[in-house]
Amino acid sequence: MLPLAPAPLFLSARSEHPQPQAQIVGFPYEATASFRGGTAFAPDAIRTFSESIETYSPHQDRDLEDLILVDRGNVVLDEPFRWAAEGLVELQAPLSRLKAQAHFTLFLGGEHTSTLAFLSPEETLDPRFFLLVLDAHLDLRPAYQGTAYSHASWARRALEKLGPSRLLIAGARSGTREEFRLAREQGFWVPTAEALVERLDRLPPGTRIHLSLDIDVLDPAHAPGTGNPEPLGWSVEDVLRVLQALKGHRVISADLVEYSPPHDPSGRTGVLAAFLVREMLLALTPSGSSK
Ligand SMILES: [Mn+2]
Repeated sequence: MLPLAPAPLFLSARSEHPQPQAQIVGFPYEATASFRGGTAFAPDAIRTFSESIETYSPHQDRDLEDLILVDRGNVVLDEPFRWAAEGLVELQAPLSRLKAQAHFTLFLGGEHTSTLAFLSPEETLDPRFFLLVLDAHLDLRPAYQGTAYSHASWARRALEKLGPSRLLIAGARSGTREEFRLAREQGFWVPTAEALVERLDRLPPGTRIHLSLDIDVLDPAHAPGTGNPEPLGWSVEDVLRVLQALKGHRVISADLVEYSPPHDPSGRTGVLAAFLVREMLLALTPSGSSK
């Protein structure tokens, strides 16, 4: 059984319910930050900042109060700062069983390597499964700083499992020449939100999506509180446009990663992260779903 530690509840969430429509799971995993860290503090900080926003979204005319939303607390990770990254693979099966307990699961990271734990073996074998990544960085290095499971190489591991036809990396504007050559040759790099929305229109019906949202896809003007901010990023409206386009698809789970509270002295990135959690929950939880 997956050990979970209680945490302050996200806005309007309850701690338990037998049949939730949506659930939040904190994943305070941080092991390979290369420049500056702090992502392990993100899940609880996002919950705290959720106090500053409303449950109602005028952008979607939907309200969190209308959802049965459970906040499961945080996955307990031994020694979170030195934890063996290969152990992420061992968490795939118990996290997959946890995902089955709601129609939509939103994970709060943690560094981006966390996403590897959110992709179950069954999903990666399912030809209908699709990974959509919004990220400033391609993260396609074969390995980085001595590990194959790094925040700079996790997407390479995902590409090896899924192949280029079941992966899109949107918003990337940083990486090595080799990483961009690979992404261009194999066709899974999409620079803009507009181009991404067009690609989403062409996904086959029945596709089951995991959305991985690295907060650094946003411009540092909007989201400076992250480990590796990268100029020329997306606007908040770009992300909302993508969420709107995803409403026509089945998104089974999502994550929000790379928020770093220690590098967010004004709290602006934390408020944005809480806002994005609300918008993701409201856009991606199947309407009318009940279990
Ligand atoms: Mn990134």
